[in-house]
Order: sequence, then C-alpha cells, then structure tokens
Amino acid sequence: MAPIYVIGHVNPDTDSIASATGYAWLLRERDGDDVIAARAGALNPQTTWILKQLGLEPPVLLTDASPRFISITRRLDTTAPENPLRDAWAILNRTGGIAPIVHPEDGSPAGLITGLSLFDFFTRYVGSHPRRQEMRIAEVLDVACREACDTRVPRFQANIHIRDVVNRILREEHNEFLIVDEKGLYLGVTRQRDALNPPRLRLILVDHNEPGQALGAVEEAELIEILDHHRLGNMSTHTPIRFSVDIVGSTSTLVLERIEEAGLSAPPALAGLLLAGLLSDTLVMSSPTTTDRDRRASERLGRWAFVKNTPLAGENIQSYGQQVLRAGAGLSTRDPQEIVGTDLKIYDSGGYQFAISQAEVTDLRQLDDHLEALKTALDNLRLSRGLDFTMLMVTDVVDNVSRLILVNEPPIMDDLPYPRQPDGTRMATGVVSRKKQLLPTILGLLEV
Ligand SMILES: [Mn+2]
Repeated sequence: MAPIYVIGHVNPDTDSIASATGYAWLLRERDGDDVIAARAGALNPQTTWILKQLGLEPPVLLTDASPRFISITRRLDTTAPENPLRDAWAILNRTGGIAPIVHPEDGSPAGLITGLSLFDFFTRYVGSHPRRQEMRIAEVLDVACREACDTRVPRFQANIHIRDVVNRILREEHNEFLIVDEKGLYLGVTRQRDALNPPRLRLILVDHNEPGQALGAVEEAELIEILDHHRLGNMSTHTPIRFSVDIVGSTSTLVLERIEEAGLSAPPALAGLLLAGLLSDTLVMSSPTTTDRDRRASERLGRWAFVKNTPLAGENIQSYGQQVLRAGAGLSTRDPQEIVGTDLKIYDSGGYQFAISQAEVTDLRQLDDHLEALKTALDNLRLSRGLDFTMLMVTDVVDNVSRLILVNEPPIMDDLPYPRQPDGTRMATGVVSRKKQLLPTILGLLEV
C-alpha cells in the first residue's frame, strides 16, 4: 500500500508544519500506518528557526498531487546488451515477459526484450538461417541480447506528470515503457495500463480545507481526512471522508487533543513544535481566536516540552512564545517580495479574486521605511497571479493592532471600518486575526 501524506496549506506557516508533523506521528504511533508528514512549499523564517532549535527535520516537500511516473515504476532486474540471450530469458521468466537491457558502462537503458521483440528476433535470425532446420534452442540463447532488444521503447523521466504525456501514451503502439532518472539512467519499467490508471496520491489535509489553499492538482488526489480550524471552502470528494473542523486557535490544538485521546504523549521536540504552532497562530494566546481548549492544550504541551536535558529546558509558555513570535517578526531583514509571499492566502468571493498576506512585527513604526517597496511587491503579486486586488496585513504582535496596505482595491473597500491614515494605509485597532477578524469583514463587503 502506498504511503499517506499529511499536508498543510501552501505558503505554510508554523501551525501547518507542526500539525502535519504531529498528526503523521500520531497515526504512525497509534495505528502503525505508513504516514509521512509533508509541506506544500518553502518554510518561513519562523518555522525554520523553530525546527532548528528543536533539532527536527522539515517535512518532505510535495508541491502537487498529480501522479508521476515514479509512482508506477517497477524496478525490474536487468541484463547487458552483450550478455547471452539466456540471461534475458531467465529475467523474462520471473517478470512475466519483460527484460530491460541496460548498458553496464553508464547505466542508461538500451531497450527492452519482450515477447514481441523475441518473436521478431526469431523470425529474423532463425527464419533466414541456412541451418534453421537443425538449430537448437541452446545455440539461439547464446546470441547477444542486443540482437533481440527493442530499442525504440519510449522513455519517460520518473519525475514528470503522467497527465502531461497521456495523449502520447494513448497513441503509442508499445505497451511497456522505460523509466529513467533526470540523467537518463535506468530506473525501471511501467506498463501502459498502469499509466492510464495511476494510483491517486493519498492525502490528509490539515490546517486548511479550501482547494485554493491546497497543493497543486489536489483534485487528482484521494482525500482521506481533513482536520482544520478555518471557514469552510468548497472542497468536494468522491467518497465519504473524516472531516473535522473545529473552532479553536490552532490545528496543533486539535492534534494535541487527538494525541491525548489516544492515551499517548508526544516526545519533547514534537511537543515543542506543536506548542510553537499553537502559540504562533494565537499570538501567544492573545488573539481573539484563542479558546479555553487552546489554553489547556498549551499547558499540556508545555509539560511535555519543557523538560530537563531537552532543547526547551527552562522555558515557559510566555518566554517560548515571545521567542517564537520574534522569529517570525520583522520587515527589515526580509525582502518585500518574500514578506508579501510568505504567509499568503488567496480567496475567491463575490466575483473578486484577491490575496491577503500577513506579516508580524514587534513595532509598527518600521513600516514607514518599507511602505513603498511593499506596495510594489503587492502590485507585482497582483499582476503575476492575475488577482483583482492584494492586501498586506502588518500585525503588531505586541500592541495588538494591524495596518492594512491595499493595492487596486475595489471602491467597496472604502466601507472598511478601519480609519485611513495619511500614508494611505488603514489602522485596524485590535485586529490581529486574518481568519476571524479581517476576512469576515472583507467577505461581508464583497458578498453583498
Ligand atoms: Mn492554523
């Protein structure tokens, strides 16, 4: 059975990375399933810092769910072009009629010996041979493999999407194909019928449920489950799935609750990562998204994480939380394009497609120096993604206030309840949550 991947949203934040890592761990630990944590994009500076501090590896990168040739590659045994045909014969017997022929000097494939290519060979070699009446099988099997090898077999790179070449596969007269790596070296063989019906990638989505925020080609995956704490988007599936969306401050909270329900305790580093996800999403429990369940979860995670002789020994929730927020904060150390692209979510509502990015700072005064560059970056983002308007929410995590920078906003945005400042930005006092405060306000205006 193929593995299941647990994956968060694109432009992953710490909660997405933490909940994917934690939930994959729980499913392996509790059920013994082959479950792998994945991420749908590059790590942000905050998550990079946290993983390094905890000594954890980042989840594997998975940018899309469209099946690739590697997923249907059979690594069949091979022989060399100069070896006697009897070597290929032995392989044919074990593989159900396919013997890959590979150049021993460089590992590149020469072609395949199949039932059909053998038949052609016999027709050519034995059929025209002057002693054909008295030839013995043993004699024929001494001939070099290259004589019976079909060298016109199509080759596909293991990493390319099957979907991209499906028309060629349909037209192809061959039933088997060679699979090679990016250097053209032999990896294995696949059959036409497997390529026309490849297994779907099995996914569990955490920390998101809208197709627009999922990895590419999510519609080609088999969704197993969704575990989230955001508004509902319209994801559709072919079969029933486990679907849990709950009103808590972080998906890490939901994962902690599942770990507790299973009667397990997370190892210290994993508990530290889940705690970081929780503290970053709730801005150390100060965001209005914070619930009593988050507070309880943070205590439990702290108990598992702040133990002697581990990376977080001696910390407490406040001290660790401030470090987590500081690691994600700041405009001066990052380039504007990165600030706008790191924590970016794209929405589709009321006929508008728009993006809201969020950046966290510890002091809003630093915004002045970067305002023009951030506007340019927002406009570039709008053009490159074909959006109607773009917005950056710069949140002061100390004073609980955000400044909004909008680019190409529709006139209806004049009704936003946040006073416009002399520099054109808007001051949203007390607004720190994109999900619970800003987005509902914007959707309310657009969907009238
Ligand atoms: Mn989250």
